[in-house]
Parts: sequence; C-alpha cells; structure tokens
Amino acid sequence: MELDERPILYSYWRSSCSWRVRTSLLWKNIDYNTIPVNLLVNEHKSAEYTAINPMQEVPTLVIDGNTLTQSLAILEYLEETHTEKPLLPSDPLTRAKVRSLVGAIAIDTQPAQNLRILKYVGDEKSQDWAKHWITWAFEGIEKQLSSTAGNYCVGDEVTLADVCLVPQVFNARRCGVDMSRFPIISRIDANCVKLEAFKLSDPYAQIDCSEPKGT
Ligand SMILES: N[C@@H](CCC(=O)N[C@@H](CS)C(=O)NCC(=O)O)C(=O)O
Repeated sequence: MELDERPILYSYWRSSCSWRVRTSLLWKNIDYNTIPVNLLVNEHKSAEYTAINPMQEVPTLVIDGNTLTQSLAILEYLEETHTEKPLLPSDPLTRAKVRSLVGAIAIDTQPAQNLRILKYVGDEKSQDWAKHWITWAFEGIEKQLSSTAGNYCVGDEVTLADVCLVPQVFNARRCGVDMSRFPIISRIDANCVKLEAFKLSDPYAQIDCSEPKGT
C-alpha cells in the first residue's frame, strides 16, 4: 500500500480510546499513519480538528476514503472490513458476552475518567473521583469475568473485550486503584501485554509519548 493510502489515526498516546483502535489495527496487521492530537494543549478543540471530530475527542480514523469517529464504531468497522484475525467470536452468544464486557468498560467505566469530566470535577477531587468510579466498575467486571474468562476475557481467544480492558487497567493503575482486589482482571491484563499488538499499541511505544515509562 502507498504511504498516502494508509489509514490515518488521530490519536493521543495516553488516550485509552485511541489505544483500543491502535491494538485492533495492529492485531489485524493494518499499516497506518498516526497524527498525534495533544489533548493537554487542547489540539482536539481546534477548529480544524473539530471539523473532523465534532465531539472534540480522539480517536478519529480516516480509512477507505471515510472519516470515522467513536472507538467502538471504528472497532466494529474494522471487524466487518478486515475479517482475518477476528476480535469478535462467530457465535451470537459468545459475541454478546464480549460486547457486554466492552459496554461495561467503554460505556460504563471510561467516560467517568475522561479529561473533560476530570477537569470539571477539579484538580482537588479528580484523582479520588476516577479511582472511586473505576473501582466500582471493576467490582462488577471482575464478577462478570468469573463466569466468562479463560486466558482472556471470554475464553481463550483475544477479543474486543481484551482490547478495551488493557487500556482501562492502565488508567486504573494511574489513578491508584488497588489492583490486588481484581485478580482475574490483573491476570488477563498480564496475558494480553505479552502479545505483540498490545506491546506496540502501548502508550509508551507511541511517537507522541512525552514521558519516560514509570514516571
Ligand atoms: N466515546 C468516545 C470517547 C472518546 C474519548 O473520550 N476520548 C478521550 C480520550 S480517551 C478524549 O479525547 N477526551 C478529550 C476531552 O475529554 O476533552 C470513543 O469511544 O471514541
């Protein structure tokens, strides 16, 4: 594929929603270009970027001549257009279990710790707020996983649930969530991060990463 035909991912290195899409692209061996959008200096609020993503958030994926927003819509599009190495199981019940966990993470958990929400909550309370809501969500997700997990969230195949879980665990650790309370989540995270697509999509492997690992 020519350089200028590659999909373009508008991404921020530490964005969990961008990370989901990076993992799926890498899992499916889709070569792509990254355009970093620095959330800390409000690049996502510029007129130029708002024209691309009216919700003023990352990720945005330009692919097949189209501009796609919302990470879950992008993940579903990649599933439907790149069927090799699927991240959704073929039978409806197992697929529903995966989508249920995806919803628990991406719809019930992540929004409470989003930058604009944390800014509104204020510097003094934002860390406790994020820690509280991630802990609350992980209690439910851990229970859910006790009936679905094998090596990964649902059985022994990597799915979109794992793609969403790993970035959420990263955020949980950043917020000081006590991960020893969540042994299944921790075990699945440890299994996933050994895999190439997760290693290469890790925030610290991104071109716009602005901090050394471990700080
Ligand atoms: N539902 C959206 C959420 C996207 C989102 O919240 N992105 C965050 C980074 S993970 C963001 O750009 N936040 C900017 C802000 O809150 O101002 C999706 O899944 O794509």
